[in-house]
Amino acid sequence: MEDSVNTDILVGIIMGSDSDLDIMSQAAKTLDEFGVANEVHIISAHRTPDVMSDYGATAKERGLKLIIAGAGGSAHLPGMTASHTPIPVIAVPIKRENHGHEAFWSNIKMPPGIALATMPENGAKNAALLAIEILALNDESLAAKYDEFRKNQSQAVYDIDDELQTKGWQKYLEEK
Ligand code: RP5
Repeated sequence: MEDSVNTDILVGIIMGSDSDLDIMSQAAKTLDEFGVANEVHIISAHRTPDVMSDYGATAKERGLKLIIAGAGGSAHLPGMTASHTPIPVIAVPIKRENHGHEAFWSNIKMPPGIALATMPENGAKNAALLAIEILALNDESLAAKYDEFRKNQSQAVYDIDDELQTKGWQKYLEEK
């Protein structure tokens, strides 16, 4: 899928800590697979608040079209970044085994006035897919790649169901 790569950075991926990188790297990986140039930064709403506000305030003039922001705990980074920028921000609430759902609730509870598109917990891949859908509205080549991705994804399910119908569920499960 990487034949026509746009080298201008279109999507900023930011996260509160390098401990979020295992999850947030899934967004970068997905964007890379579609040839969407992106940058990855650690920016903490609490420990580097000035960097966060500057990143949001300069994002549009630097050419970014979207920001994907992931954070755990009180997870202020996505909403506060959104408050500093006019471009869309997609939130990824980070959820660990020792966490409750606090990051999700923090992100989903944005009051009216500042839009924040909140993904499922740890939904970094879907954040990238949403970014691709938005960018594809004005990029036919990217739209074609996305159509192909969706068709391949559907085909994988058709193939699995064919196998299930052929074998029956008992044999399918035994061999899985
Ligand atoms: C949040 O607190 C980060 O986004 C991370 O999910 C969590 C833990 O941060 P570290 O203690 O690993 O820096 O700010």
